[in-house]
Amino acid sequence: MSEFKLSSVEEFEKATERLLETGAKVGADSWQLRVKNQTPHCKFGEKGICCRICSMGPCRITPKAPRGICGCDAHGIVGRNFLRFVAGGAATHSDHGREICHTFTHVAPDGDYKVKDPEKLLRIAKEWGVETEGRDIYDLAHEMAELALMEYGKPYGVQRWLSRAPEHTQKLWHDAEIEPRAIDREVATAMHMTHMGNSSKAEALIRQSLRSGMSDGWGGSMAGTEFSDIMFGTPKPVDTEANLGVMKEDEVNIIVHGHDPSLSEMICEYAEDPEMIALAKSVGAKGINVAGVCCTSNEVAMRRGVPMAGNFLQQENVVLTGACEAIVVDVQCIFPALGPLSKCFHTKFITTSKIAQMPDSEFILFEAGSAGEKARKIVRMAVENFVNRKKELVHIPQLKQKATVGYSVEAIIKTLDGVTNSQVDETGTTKPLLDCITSGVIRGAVAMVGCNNPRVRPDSAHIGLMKKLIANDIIVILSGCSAQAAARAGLMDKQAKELCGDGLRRVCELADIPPVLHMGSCVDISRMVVLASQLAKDSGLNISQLPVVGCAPEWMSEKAVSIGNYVVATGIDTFLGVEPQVTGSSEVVWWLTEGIRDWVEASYFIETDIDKLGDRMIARIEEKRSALGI
Ligand code: MSK
Repeated sequence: MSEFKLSSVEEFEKATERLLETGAKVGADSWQLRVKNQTPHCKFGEKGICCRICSMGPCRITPKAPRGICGCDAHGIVGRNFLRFVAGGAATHSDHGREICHTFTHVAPDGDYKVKDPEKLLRIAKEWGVETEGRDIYDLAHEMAELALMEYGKPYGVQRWLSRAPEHTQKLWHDAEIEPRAIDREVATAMHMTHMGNSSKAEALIRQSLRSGMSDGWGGSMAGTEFSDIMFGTPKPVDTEANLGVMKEDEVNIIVHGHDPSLSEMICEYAEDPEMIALAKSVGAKGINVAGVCCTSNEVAMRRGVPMAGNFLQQENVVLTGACEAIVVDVQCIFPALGPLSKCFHTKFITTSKIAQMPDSEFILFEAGSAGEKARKIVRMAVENFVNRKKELVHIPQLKQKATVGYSVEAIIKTLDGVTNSQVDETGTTKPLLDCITSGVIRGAVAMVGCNNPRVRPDSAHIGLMKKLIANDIIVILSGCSAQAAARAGLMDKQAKELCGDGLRRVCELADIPPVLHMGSCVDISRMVVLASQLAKDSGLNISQLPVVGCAPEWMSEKAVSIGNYVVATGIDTFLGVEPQVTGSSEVVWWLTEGIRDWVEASYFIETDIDKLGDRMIARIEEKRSALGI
């Protein structure tokens, strides 16, 4: 009898309660307290019917005041707010991608950043029509970095990556006028359209929302993922561990948090430097332990097996252990609360990007040109801080689970194709996966993504849905904080196959995979649309016909909505467990949940009852199967 056991949400909560007791002793604030202070939330904001885009207002829509001062109605106000929300997310992901491209301009054989996956570089160069024959790989890398950066501002044409989609999908995009042009242009157009006195027609605003989202997923995020892979290695399955128990009482703990692997990769490198390890020993530590939070964690877990301490709503918990020497952040999803919180402990809160500057932090500007030097400095600061630990405040919850992560598209194809074809190389196909789906051994797939949100009991929706789906023979692919929820629960342990229906369990056994596959960080949702495209091409079906849906049950950020838009625009129905702030306009709700289906053959489904959300996804997958006669 196996001893495998999942960690429960109740166990997560118990661990958090114990940490909050430490917090109370030192006068620390917490998100749990701030949620109470902020509840109830503003109803106008929740419905999206507050307009603050000019200084005649703010205007709020009520039955007595159905129009703002300029005459805009609820549909225009909600649509404009929604588009700005999407533009914020698209800008953020895409700027992450741009930073990666800039870092890529620095690759050198003897530099801090190198080309680790030359095959992928050659593949993309050929895809873009760039001459590769006889070229020095670094010379080619620099040309590709320039070309990738040009995608952000090119005056003509649409995104190069679109040609990866099936022709049918590309035609839909063309006909719907949502092919993204230059990445920055789609964000600028969104801001222009929503300026006072421009668009107030819901249809036009939603169309541009899709286009802006597309500039993220089929533009900036895809660049971020692909060039990260070339520089840091395309992920392959690797074993790691997850949850706060990965922090070590007798070692220097450095937590990397944020999104951009350019920093965290260097921190990991220098934490392994013998000189730094010797320094750690000289201050009484047994070594240096790097662990991650949020998507930076996903990046280094997938490529190095670096343990995952937690996801978005656990970022304060790592400091509350009293055993965190430094929390080193780059960009996005970083609570400003970490500044004051770290002051209650010995923890150094180190910000490194001009994009994310915060009070009560130590700012060490991290740039590609001096990456090694800065990483060494940061690691040294953390090590030297070990002696300042207050032993009486140290408590590391003994909760952790094994996880196998690193399922890039290439790794999925190789793993599954490898079951039936021992000769598989980089050009393998998704056919074995399609065979499993067609025969009904696997009923379909769900791409589950997104954050935590205090509006949902943290991680309960992610974990509950995953358990339900795999029990129904639906394979789940994951990214972002959803992936970490799975890992912390134990669902990425290969033993979790025990929780699957008979069909999926058999596939997990044959392919030696866990039933939920970690595909990466939030920019890596671009991997998911590439996989869907490949499945469509290999099957001869349209993406929208595949028994595949997307789901973001606990989402919270602008990026998540931008992602939702490009996933839907790719032809994948997307299920949300948190309502977007659009319910003040029946027209906008209609466009998102029905109207856009005419353009892209998919739409949003919104359901805050998580059990029903699961039922609806399963029903949708079965509906698609029936339509195909499988
Ligand atoms: S980190 S955007 S909380 S997934 Fe990518 Fe997690 Fe959501 Fe941030």
